[in-house]
Amino acid sequence: MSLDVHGRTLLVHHWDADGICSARLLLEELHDVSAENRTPRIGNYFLTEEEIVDFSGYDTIIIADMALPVEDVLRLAEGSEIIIFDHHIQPHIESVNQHNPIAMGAKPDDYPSASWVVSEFLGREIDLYTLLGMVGDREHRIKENERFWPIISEFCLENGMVFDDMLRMVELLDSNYKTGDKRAVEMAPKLLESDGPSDILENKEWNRNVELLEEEMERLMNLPPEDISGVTVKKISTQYNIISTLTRKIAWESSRSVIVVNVGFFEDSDQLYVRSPDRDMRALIERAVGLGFKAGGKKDVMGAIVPKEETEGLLKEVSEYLR
Ligand SMILES: [Mn+2]
Repeated sequence: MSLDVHGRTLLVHHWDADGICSARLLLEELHDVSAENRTPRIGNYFLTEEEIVDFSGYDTIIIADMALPVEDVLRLAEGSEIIIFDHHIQPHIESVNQHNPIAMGAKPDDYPSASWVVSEFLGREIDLYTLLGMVGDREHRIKENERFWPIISEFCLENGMVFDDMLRMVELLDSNYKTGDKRAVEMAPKLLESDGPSDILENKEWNRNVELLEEEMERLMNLPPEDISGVTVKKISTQYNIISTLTRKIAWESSRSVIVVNVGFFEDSDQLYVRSPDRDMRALIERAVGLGFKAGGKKDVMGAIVPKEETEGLLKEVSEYLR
C-alpha cells in the first residue's frame, strides 16, 4: 500500500533505534513530499503543550513507534489528519488512521517492531532498517522469535554480518537519545542513506557517544547504593538518559528489587525507575498514575517522571510497595 498524505506533513517518531528506523522507511516513501520529522522531548511519552501547538500547524501528522496518550492524539486530530504506525499496547482509536496490529489483538511476537508494521504496510522487501528496529526493541530476545529470528540470521549471512554487528548498530543509533541529543535523533533518519551498515557503523559522532556512555555507566555503577529494607536504592545525577539501562544492570547483578532516581536529566522533574524480580509492577503503575504521576511500564519495570518536590513521597510509596 502507498502512503496517502496531503499538505504539509510532519513525522513524529520515537527516539530509539526502532523509531529512527521506522522514520527512515517512512521518509523514503515521502521523498517527494515536503515532510519534516520530529521526536518529542526525550524521556516524555506524551506531548507538551508547546509541542501540541507546534505540531498542529501541519496538515498531516504521522506518528511512528510512539503510543502517545489518546487525548494528545485526539487534540492533534482536531486540525490535522493523523496516521499512526505502532506496535505498542494502545487503545484502538476510531477517529484516526491507526495501523497498530497489537491494538487490534495481534500477538506481540508477530509485530516485534514498528519498523515491521511500516515495512509490511508499504509492502517492502526485508531490509536492514526493518530488522534493526526489531533488534533494537527486542535485543537478544529476538532469538526466541520463531518467525523473525530465521529471517535475521539469513539476512546476516547473506550480507556478511553477524548478530553482534546488528547489536552494535542499535547501540550507535540509541546513543543519540541516551546522550539526550534531540536534534541528533532528528537528524539520524536522514543520515541513513545507503542500504548497508556503513552509514551507521562508521558514524564518528555516534561512536564517540558510545564511548562517553560507557564511561558514564561505569562511574554510576561504582557509586555505592543504599539499602532500604532489602531494596537497593541508587540516587544519581546524570545528564544522560541511561536510567533504564543502569537499573537493568544493577538488577541483574543483585537479583533484588532496584529503585534508581536521577535528579540530573530534567530541570523541573526527576526520573524514577524501578525493576523487581518478583513483584508485579502493574499495580504500582496504576497506583502511581492514580496519584497523578506520569508513570508507565510493564510487569517487571516502572518508569516515572516526578516533579522534584514530590520525588521523596513517591520513593517512599514505591519502597513500601516493594518491601
Ligand atoms: Mn518500537
